[in-house]
Amino acid sequence: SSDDLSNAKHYTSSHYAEPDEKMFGKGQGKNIIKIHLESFQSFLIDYELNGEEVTPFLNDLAHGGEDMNYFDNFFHQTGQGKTADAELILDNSMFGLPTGAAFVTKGQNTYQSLPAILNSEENYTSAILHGDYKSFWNRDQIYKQFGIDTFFDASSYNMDDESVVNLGLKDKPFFEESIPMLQSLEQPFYAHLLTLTNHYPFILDEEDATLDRGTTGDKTVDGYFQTARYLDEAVEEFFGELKEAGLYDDSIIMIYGDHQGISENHNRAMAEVLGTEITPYQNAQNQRVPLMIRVPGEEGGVNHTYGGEIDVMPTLLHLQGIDHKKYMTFGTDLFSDEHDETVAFRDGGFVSPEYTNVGGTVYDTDSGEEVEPNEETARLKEKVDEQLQLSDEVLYQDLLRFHEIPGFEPTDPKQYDYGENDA
Ligand code: GP9
Ligand code: MN
Repeated sequence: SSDDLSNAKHYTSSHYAEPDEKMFGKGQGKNIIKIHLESFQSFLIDYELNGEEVTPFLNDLAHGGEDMNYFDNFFHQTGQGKTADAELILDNSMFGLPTGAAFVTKGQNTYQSLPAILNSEENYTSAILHGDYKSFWNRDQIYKQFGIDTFFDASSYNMDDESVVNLGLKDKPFFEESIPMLQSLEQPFYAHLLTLTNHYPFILDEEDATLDRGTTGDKTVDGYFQTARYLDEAVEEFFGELKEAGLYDDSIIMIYGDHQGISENHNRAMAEVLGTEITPYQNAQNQRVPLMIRVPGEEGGVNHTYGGEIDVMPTLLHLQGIDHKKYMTFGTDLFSDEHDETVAFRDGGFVSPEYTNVGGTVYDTDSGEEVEPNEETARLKEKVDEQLQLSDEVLYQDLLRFHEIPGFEPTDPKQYDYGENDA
C-alpha cells in the first residue's frame, strides 16, 4: 500500500548519512570496474598455509597496495539467493528475501538500480560479464529491470573443455577474454565481472594448481585454498591486462566477496584452520567478506568501519557526487562520519562494533563474551528488524512502481535485449 511505501521512504531518508566532503564526487565520470570474488571470505586475507600466503596479490591490495581502501569489518548479508542476493543488495541497497531468491521470484519488479541511476544522472553505460549462461539465477530477466545495457554471458566466451571447470568458464581466460569486451563499451561505463572458479565444491584442474591442498581431511576446505589461490592469480593478471589496455588509471576498481564459501557443515575443519572453536559468535564473525575500493588519485589504506553489502550503492553514488537521499537506499555511505555501523544479517542477527547478536543471544563483538541484553542492544535489534521488514515490503508489494523520483527516468525493461537463450 502507499502507507508501506511512505514508511519505507521515511525510514531510508531519516537513516541517511551525509557524505564525507573529502570523498564526495572524487570518482565522478570515471569508469567503475566491479570484481566479484566468488565465495571469498576475509579469513583468507593474510592466511598462510604451510608458511605460504594463499592469496598474495589480494593481501597486497588489502594492505593498501595500488592505493586500495580495504574494509576489514565488512560483512555479506545474503540469504538463500547466494550470488544473486549479493548482486541484488549491492546494486539496489535493499535486502534479499527471507526465503528463496528475489532474482527469481521478483524478477519482474520495478527497480531503481545503481546502473540505471548512473545512466540517468551521469550518462553511464553498463555491462555484466560472467562465464555462465544468461538464464542462471534468472539474470537475463532481472538485469533488464536493473537497466543493464549489455550482458556478456557464456555464449560470448570460448567455452572449450579446457577453459571450463565446475560451473563454467575458468577465471583466468574469463578475465583475459573480457578485456576487448570492456574496450568495446562506451565510456564512462559501469562493468561488473563475476568470477566462478572459487565455487563449491572447489575443484581445479591439476595444471591450474599452484598451491598444495589444505590438510584438514575435509575435501571442501582443503580445495578452497587452491581455488582461492587460482582466483588471486587471475585477479593479478587482470590488473596487468587492464593496465595494458589503458583502462586502469582512470577507473574506480571495486572488489568484493559475495558470501560465505565454507558453510557450517565444515566447522570441524574450520576450527583447525582458524585455530579456534566455531561457536555461534565465531560463525557470525566469519561472515566477513572483503571489500576494496580504489579511487584514482586518492590514497588507500585499511578502513576498520563496520559495514555490509547494502552500504555499497550509497558509497558509490557519493563517490560520483550523486546525493542518494532521494533514492530508496537501506544502507549508508561507508566513508561518511554518520555511517550506520550496525550490520543486519538476513536472519535478524547483527554485528556492530560493540555487539554481536546471534539468534537473540548477545555477545561483546571484541571479546566474544556473552552479555546481558540491554537498552542499546534492544534498540539495535529493533532497527535491524525494521530495516529487513521494510525492505521486504518493498519487494513483496513491488513498491518502487509507485516511487517517483524527480530527475530519474524509470527503467523500461523493453529497451534491453540480450539475445536468445542458448543455455
Ligand atoms: C552462477 C554463479 C554461482 O552463475 O553466479 O552462484 P551461487 O551458487 O554462488 O549463488
Ligand atoms: Mn556465489
